[in-house]
Amino acid sequence: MLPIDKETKPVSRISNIHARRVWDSRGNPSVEVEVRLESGALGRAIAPAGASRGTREAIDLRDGGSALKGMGVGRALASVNDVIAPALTGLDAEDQAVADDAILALDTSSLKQTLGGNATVATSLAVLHAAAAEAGKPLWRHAADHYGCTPSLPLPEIQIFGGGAHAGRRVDIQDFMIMVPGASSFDEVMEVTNEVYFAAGDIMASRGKMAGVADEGGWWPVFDSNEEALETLVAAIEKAGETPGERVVISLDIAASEFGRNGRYRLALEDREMDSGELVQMLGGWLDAYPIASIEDPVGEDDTDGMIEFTRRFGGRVQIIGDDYLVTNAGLVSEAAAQGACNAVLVKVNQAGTVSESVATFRTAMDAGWGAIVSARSGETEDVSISHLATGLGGGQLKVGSFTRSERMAKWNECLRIQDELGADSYVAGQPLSNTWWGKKNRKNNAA
Ligand code: 2PG
Ligand code: MG
Repeated sequence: MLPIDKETKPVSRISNIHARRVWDSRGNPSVEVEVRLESGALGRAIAPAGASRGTREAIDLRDGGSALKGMGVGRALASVNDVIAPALTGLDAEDQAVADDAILALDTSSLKQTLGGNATVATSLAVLHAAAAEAGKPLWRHAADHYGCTPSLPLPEIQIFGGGAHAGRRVDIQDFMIMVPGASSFDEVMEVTNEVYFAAGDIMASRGKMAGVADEGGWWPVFDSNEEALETLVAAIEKAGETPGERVVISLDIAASEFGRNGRYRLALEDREMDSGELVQMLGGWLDAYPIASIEDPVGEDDTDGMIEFTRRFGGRVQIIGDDYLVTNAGLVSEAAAQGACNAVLVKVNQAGTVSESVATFRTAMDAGWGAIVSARSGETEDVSISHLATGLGGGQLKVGSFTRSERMAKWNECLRIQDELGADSYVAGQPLSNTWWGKKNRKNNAA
């Protein structure tokens, strides 16, 4: 065989980039980008949008003004079509880092506010899709090969009740979720989730507390206290025929930045105010009382002392995820790992703004022995890129919201398609929770 050199290697040069306005799951405008290569291969991706956003994440460029609630994306489309497209045309789409560096060189602002994180993320993801199409591989396989990873289907985190900024702040806590680390296949996780989700709905209906679904498809929580949601979730797990803490565990996203800053927190539902130490104490009480194996943003993004204290006290038994706290930033992950704050990171591609920065964050976390959870946003679309990324990078977890609404189900269903290609035995199962009380308990059981 001839050696492959620059001349003979097929160069998948970008020939055209086009952005169009599409609409997300909240009915707001979003940015879709198509990247076409000289070979004719096409990549397409859509930017998602958060509601509970970290202050240090990439900023979406919106038009402002009165039309479309100020959410128009005309300026972001112009960023792609007029600024990014000319700079990327002619580059090799197979070199994701070069394409992303070219995007970064066009925007030297601190939070990508010049081009808009919505413009950069849709373009960056579309380049990855185009390279996968050119290689004739599904995106998960291309990502695995490109980044030298062993692909595996991620452990899902699935919302049962929505809250906080996703449910009119009806309860203060944002996500009440389940994980099914004891399931031996992705399929089995879906089945158990169906049972728990509808059991929760039945309980709410029978107590006269049914009020529809929240932004990510979870039940809208009509509860009198935050803890009532936890009690109801335990009841739903039991009604589904499960023993809480065995096959199924609870995961919470406190999203504490939404109700606290400067070390003061206010739980509006319970009309309670507390300092950081009292919040840590209250959450510690929940960890004692309920089978919670994972907790996200337990304190605010500005509360470093609180996060270090929380991790010191509970990091040996639960997964502690930084979302608003770490904003998919590899540098912040390294810093937090050195400080002993958090032991896992949420990876949202649009928080970073490019694929390369997101992958760097994922890898930094894994190298530190942390967990890494690839995550959707509360504003989503039919785009299923994150199902592929989570699988391709391997060893991770996936959070896409609840178990209804097609912008969520599309991502779970895509994992099932990937399962058919990759094989059911490539499922990571409960491995990411091996350092939690759940993992330790099951290690003991297995050893016995
Ligand atoms: C989060 C996400 C998803 P948002 O906080 O983890 O639940 O919410 O996209 O609104 O930031
Ligand atoms: Mg969060």
